[in-house]
Amino acid sequence: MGPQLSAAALATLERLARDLAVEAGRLVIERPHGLGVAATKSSETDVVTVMDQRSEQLLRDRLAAERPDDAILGEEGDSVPGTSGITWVLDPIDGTVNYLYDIPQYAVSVAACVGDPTTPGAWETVAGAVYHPSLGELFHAHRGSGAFLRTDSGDVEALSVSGETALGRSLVGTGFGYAADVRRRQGEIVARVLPQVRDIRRAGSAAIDLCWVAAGRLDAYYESGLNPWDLAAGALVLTEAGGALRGPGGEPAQTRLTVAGPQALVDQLAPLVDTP
Ligand code: LIP
Repeated sequence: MGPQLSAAALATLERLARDLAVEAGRLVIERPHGLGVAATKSSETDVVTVMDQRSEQLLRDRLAAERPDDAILGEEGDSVPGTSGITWVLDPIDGTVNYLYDIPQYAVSVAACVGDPTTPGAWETVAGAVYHPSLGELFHAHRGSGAFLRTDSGDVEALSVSGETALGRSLVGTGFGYAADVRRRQGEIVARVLPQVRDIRRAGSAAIDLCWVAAGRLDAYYESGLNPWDLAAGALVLTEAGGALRGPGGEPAQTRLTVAGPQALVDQLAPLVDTP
């Protein structure tokens, strides 16, 4: 799928994703006092703040200067076409509701992808980074490189998903959508999952959840309703850490459903959460 990319080209894309995620992360951590809602999207609770907009503008400006032939798909702005076969998929603040409430659990997610990120199964992330500014943690990978966690103090560790094989002993992350009827259905599913797992964590950012599965801080994760920008970079970090991803009916992970973790847990969790 997409242009032939050498290991050196992939490393260059990853380096840029890392630099951009950290740069935008350092911008948004300076949260303005009295931050409010700048706009709403799919529902009254699906909010945008001015910092989501500023972070995305920074990412777009940098990419226009560094990679003018690449396309851009960002959460807060119009798509930009490209000619290179590379599309940058941007989430300027993943975990916006946490950010609005000053809960330090949000991240900047930057991914370089090939194919069409708006069509399930027709795209692939080749390099990506997720920066958690409050913890100073940068999760990153490129295709074939393995996945890594780099801290602001310069420590670097290779990541691998947990070795847990029993769903009943598993700590599982999940999330809920912005529409009440979607949440009603998600509530029914979580009620079904709860008796079958160790416990559930709802931390509020899919990008961080996927990276925490890659780091073994969660054993598995599932969510329905994610957009490409919520999962693009985290998905690569997870698979490069030895994890598996699955969508509805065994299809690729996508908006309708994303299940992530070691293969053994994905095989047990997917049938529980994959409902029509
Ligand atoms: C968020 C996701 C989270 C989900 C939220 C929301 P946003 O993305 O990361 O997993 O549960 O409903 O979609 O809107 O903060 O970019």
